[in-house]
Amino acid sequence: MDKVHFTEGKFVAAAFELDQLPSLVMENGQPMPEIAIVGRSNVGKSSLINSLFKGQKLAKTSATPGKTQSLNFFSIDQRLALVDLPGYGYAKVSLDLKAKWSQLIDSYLKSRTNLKLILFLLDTRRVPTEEDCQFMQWANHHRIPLLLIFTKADKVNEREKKDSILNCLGTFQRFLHDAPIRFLHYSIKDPRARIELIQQINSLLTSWAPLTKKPSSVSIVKPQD
Ligand SMILES: Nc1nc2c(ncn2[C@@H]2O[C@H](COP(=O)(O)OP(=O)(O)OP(=O)(O)O)[C@@H](O)[C@H]2O)c(=O)[nH]1
Ligand SMILES: [Mg+2]
Repeated sequence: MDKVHFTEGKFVAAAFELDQLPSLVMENGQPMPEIAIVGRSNVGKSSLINSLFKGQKLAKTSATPGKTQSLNFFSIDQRLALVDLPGYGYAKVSLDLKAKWSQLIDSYLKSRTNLKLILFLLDTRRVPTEEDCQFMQWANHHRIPLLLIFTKADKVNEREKKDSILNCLGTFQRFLHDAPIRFLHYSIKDPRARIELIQQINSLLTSWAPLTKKPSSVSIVKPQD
């Protein structure tokens, strides 16, 4: 696949129900490879999408959790689809709505055959929650390629960045027996982070090696170019 530069982003559709999921195709008629952005409410999913397009307001963001309430589809350079999911773990959303979202997200993730990569966002300042663990376990079980992104990295110092990795390793290692964790730190305020993320996305979409071996312990792997 040729490199995707994230030059042109377009909002395509919002899906509130499973039967509203769009089929995005490239100019040659092939389905677009899809990248889903997953994580707790308020972790910075929608902001990350906007920062990929240099601050264009493609996705709605808010300091109040629970902003994104549907699966929102964006096309990138007419080659790739990016999907902004509602966040989980937001206490103030009604139980009915929570159940509906979680069912919608679950069905989407399970049914989407062109889903090539998950960007799984964690706040650099927080330890992973039980829901984060459940999601990590689920993605690992289904062997969906995943890039862990520690968000809001501008709010911490270098030591806290290292701690975020150790916390994450400590929390996830009890169930991640067979997969390395790929990660990077991200800040919407740092243009270098945007460049690194775009490089990683391109590299993971083209050269992701299937994980066939079972190493004896979890290893943290910083993705390389
Ligand atoms: N300082 C800083 N703030 C950030 C960063 N990324 C996101 N934020 C802020 O975090 C808040 C939540 O961002 P959103 O992008 O709306 O979060 P979300 O994950 O889409 O939230 P939901 O739609 O509720 O699931 C906003 O006030 C953003 O400005 C970052 O890298 N640095
Ligand atoms: Mg959002």
